[in-house]
Amino acid sequence: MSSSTDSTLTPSPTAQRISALHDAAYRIRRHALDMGEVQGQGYIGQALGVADILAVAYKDVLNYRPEEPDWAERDRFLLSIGHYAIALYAALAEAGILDVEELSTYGSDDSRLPMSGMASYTPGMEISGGSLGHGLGVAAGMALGLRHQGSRARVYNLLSDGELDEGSTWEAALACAHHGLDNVTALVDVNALQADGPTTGVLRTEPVTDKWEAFGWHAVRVDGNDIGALLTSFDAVRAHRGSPSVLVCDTRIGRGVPLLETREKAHFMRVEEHEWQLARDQLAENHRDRKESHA
Ligand SMILES: Cc1ncc(C[n+]2csc(CCOP(=O)(O)OP(=O)(O)O)c2C)c(N)n1
Ligand SMILES: [Mg+2]
Repeated sequence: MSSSTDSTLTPSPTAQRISALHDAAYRIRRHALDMGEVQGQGYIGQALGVADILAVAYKDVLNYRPEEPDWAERDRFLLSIGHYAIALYAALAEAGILDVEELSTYGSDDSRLPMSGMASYTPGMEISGGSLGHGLGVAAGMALGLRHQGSRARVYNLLSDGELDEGSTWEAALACAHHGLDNVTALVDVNALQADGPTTGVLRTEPVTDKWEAFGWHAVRVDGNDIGALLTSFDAVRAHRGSPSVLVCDTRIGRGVPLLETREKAHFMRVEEHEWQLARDQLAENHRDRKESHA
């Protein structure tokens, strides 16, 4: 075998990085299924949908110390969508901030992992986010404070397409642009769904990217289930200076588990007892296929 053939067989650093992130995203999805099974229902589809974004954020982008969640120089990750807490708990376990064993307490009495995210309960949960539309305003205040302190820490806010219905989100968007907060990155999970049905029917928000740009943001639209594309997009927004950035991430609810990708009632899913193992099997198979197609 020639040396040139050898080198084509050795995965590039980027391919290795992507492969490790696929594994991380798989574990986040798997944790979410295991937690969902404790309650038999929940916001499982959203967790499966944003797992790739969370894997890239927590394994490649964010600066933090797992053993010191309140480290002053940490990047802040604000989850304004409290109902997505199941997804963040799974990511915090993957990040080493929570123990995997604790995940099984999800939603139980006296657990540190309530069904809706609460900052005072959970290490690594920066804000309580049940009332939608407030995350970006908090991000603006935090980012101003950090800049005032001369900190290099960045503020990320994961928000949903449903939160684009909230005037407070756009007020905060104006403020971030006005103050030139290039230490803010908004991550919008565009799963095209809200509690009452498809976003197009509830309140049309497209063209989303144009709206952010009109508000003075550096906006990048990306397939939120494509880890390679997410990596490139996160790199691009980190390098951007002078204005806040937004990654508009198109995701698929239930991603990675075909059985759940096609569920009618996707906002709050009921999964029958016999379906959990099937869901885990489908996830494992999907993960193998995904890795093979990127090998
Ligand atoms: C201010 C506010 N209004 C309404 C609600 C009720 N609510 C909870 S989740 C949700 C859906 C919001 O859309 P999105 O987050 O995109 O839903 P998903 O993609 O998770 O289905 C609504 C309206 C709330 N939590 N806060
Ligand atoms: Mg949505």
